[in-house]
Amino acid sequence: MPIFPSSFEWGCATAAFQIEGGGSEGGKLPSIWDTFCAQPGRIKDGSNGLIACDHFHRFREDVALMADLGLRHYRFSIAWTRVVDEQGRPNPAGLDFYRQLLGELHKRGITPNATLFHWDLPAHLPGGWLNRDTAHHFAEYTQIVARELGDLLPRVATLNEPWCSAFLGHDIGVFAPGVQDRPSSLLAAHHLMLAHGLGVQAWRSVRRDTQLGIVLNPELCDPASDAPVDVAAAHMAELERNDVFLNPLFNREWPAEMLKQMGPLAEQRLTSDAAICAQPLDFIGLNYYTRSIAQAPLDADEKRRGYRLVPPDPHRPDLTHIGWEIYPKGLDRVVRNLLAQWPLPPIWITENGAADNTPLVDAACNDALRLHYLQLHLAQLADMVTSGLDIRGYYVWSLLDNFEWAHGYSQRFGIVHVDYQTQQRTPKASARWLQQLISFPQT
Ligand code: GCO
Repeated sequence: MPIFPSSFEWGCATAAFQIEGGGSEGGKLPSIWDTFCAQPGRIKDGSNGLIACDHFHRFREDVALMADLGLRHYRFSIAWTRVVDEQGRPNPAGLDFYRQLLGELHKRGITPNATLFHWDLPAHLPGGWLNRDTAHHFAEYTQIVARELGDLLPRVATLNEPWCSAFLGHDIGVFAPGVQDRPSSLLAAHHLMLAHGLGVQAWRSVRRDTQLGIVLNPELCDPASDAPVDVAAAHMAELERNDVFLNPLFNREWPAEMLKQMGPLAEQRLTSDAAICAQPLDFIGLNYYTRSIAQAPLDADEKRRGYRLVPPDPHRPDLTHIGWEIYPKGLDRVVRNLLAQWPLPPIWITENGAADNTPLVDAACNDALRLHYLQLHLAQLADMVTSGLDIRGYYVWSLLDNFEWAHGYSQRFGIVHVDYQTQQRTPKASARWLQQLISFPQT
């Protein structure tokens, strides 16, 4: 068993749209993911998030499960569409759901870490992240949560993985809202970071006792060969994924390559935005799953981006069921890369986990692939912490099998199996191993 300091925090992570369901209860409004799911062909299995894991009704059972597994920390997201109405006013029924959830966590001694935006943007906001006003609406929503729930929330992240909202949502188009336009994706990225900055200011105008941060999914991209064109491509992929989000946090200008890709849209970034984005942070959350391999771009879209990603050969044995390479060393490499370039605050690993679709057999799920993945990554993390890196905790992704975005329910990331017909929860082998690790004597 890897050894961690006794102060190290162990938790699990989820996101509202992926588990809650309760799709239109208590005045909940549609998000861009509801709209996206309703478009034929967008979601692999044609599914949606209207019921998901029915956590909206079963949150007490789910919190009890966490407590049983020894998890003392819970990272979840608040659905903007549940807590604010179309006029931007607080929605008491939606807020009450989170108050009850937070009460239950408190009762079981589990510390919450809430993310304010995990991709489920209210569908009625005109233009979404391409409209600067959305950043201001985010700040208003943030202020409502700070006022209504702030006393129950010791730690809050503004955004989860803004790269996905910006680039998967507006360049590749595989995530909501499904736009495919390179300059627009960069504008969305800017508005997201502006929303982060305005959100931090708005929260701190209400309360100063909350630890505030942001959750990013930094890229570790290796070139497919030593050829200078491949090395340059890998560099471009890292600029897009890392510098576009980390530079604004530390009041640094975007890389010139990215501004060039924006073309005339770059003029929509006001000089005064820089100081807003660079709010002091109490922590940063890093999500890590795998690394990427890049080579020189071939088609027109790739040329606009400056790189082409090469997926691993699907026959390799070291892939998870979604096809991602198992590369634990990358966790160490990516954290050290970031620390060499930016003055990061204390780090939490806010997501790490694997897709392992092993079915339930005789009421048990032996998810050996996920167990192997977690063992490798936690051994790596223990070495990192021992070597002195300031990493304070780990949240496994995810507590439950859930709605895996464009993959629908076809990919299972949970340490707890969910039968979507009966909503029965069954802890998998990986959950039992994690339970043991957490209870293991630590230094
Ligand atoms: C993320 C996502 C999760 C995904 C997970 C697996 O932040 O990337 O938070 O929602 O389900 O990463 O793909």
